[in-house]
Amino acid sequence: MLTAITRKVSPSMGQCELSYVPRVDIDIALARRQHYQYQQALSALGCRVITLPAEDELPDAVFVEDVALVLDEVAVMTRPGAASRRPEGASVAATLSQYRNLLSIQAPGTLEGGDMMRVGRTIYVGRSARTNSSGIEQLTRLLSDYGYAVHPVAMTECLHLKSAVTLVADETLLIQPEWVGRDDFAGFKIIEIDPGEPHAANTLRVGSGMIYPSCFPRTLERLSKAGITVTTVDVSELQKAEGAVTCCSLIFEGEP
Ligand code: CIR
Repeated sequence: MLTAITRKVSPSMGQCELSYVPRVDIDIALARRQHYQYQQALSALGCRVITLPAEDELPDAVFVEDVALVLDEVAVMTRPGAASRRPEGASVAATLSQYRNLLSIQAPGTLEGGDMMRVGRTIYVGRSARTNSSGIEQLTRLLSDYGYAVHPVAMTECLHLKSAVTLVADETLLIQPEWVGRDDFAGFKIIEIDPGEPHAANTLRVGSGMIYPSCFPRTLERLSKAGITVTTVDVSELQKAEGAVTCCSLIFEGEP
């Protein structure tokens, strides 16, 4: 059975970290309703959803993806590049430790979950402002024992690797070509986002389904033409915090 760890929206989300999007007012009540709909979509796609309580003093804590990488054999607690986000890991680690042995990235390494995309036994890792060489080297060492290869990827002008590319079918990627190149992904079928929807590359695969923001109709049409069906959710308020659909959950096989 799939488990999804999520966390409620913080009342302080308006003070979130922002890198590439301008700060605008966030309607926290609406953000909470949208987050609930997102959790409902996870349930409908077969997840047992765990909801951690909001962290009132940690504006970005709803974005649980960034503090861990969960694999079948083990989980790695990251060390976020944004110092304000480092305290978010403790409560997620407490829950995750019921499911997996935990490894961790140590200073001076930084690594965020949004920068890691797993495809089979390969972990693609974005060299972003949040993930540094030491973080990537440590991840490579930790995961080589488990038979995973780590493949660093150059990227630009966006927060995380998965802002620019996500897996939409076993061998198909959805890509924002202005933020990441194709060279690292030889052998994949590539779908490009619609150029008028720059933030449209972040999709969340859940079992045989997929969760996708409702605000990218033209890219959605490209996915549909490729035979990919999605459950759409309105995540406008989470997007104002530079979040998207992958970042609000940690999804993995397993029961405690
Ligand atoms: C941050 O800048 O860290 C948050 N405001 C947004 C994090 C989004 N995380 C993700 O896409 N994995």
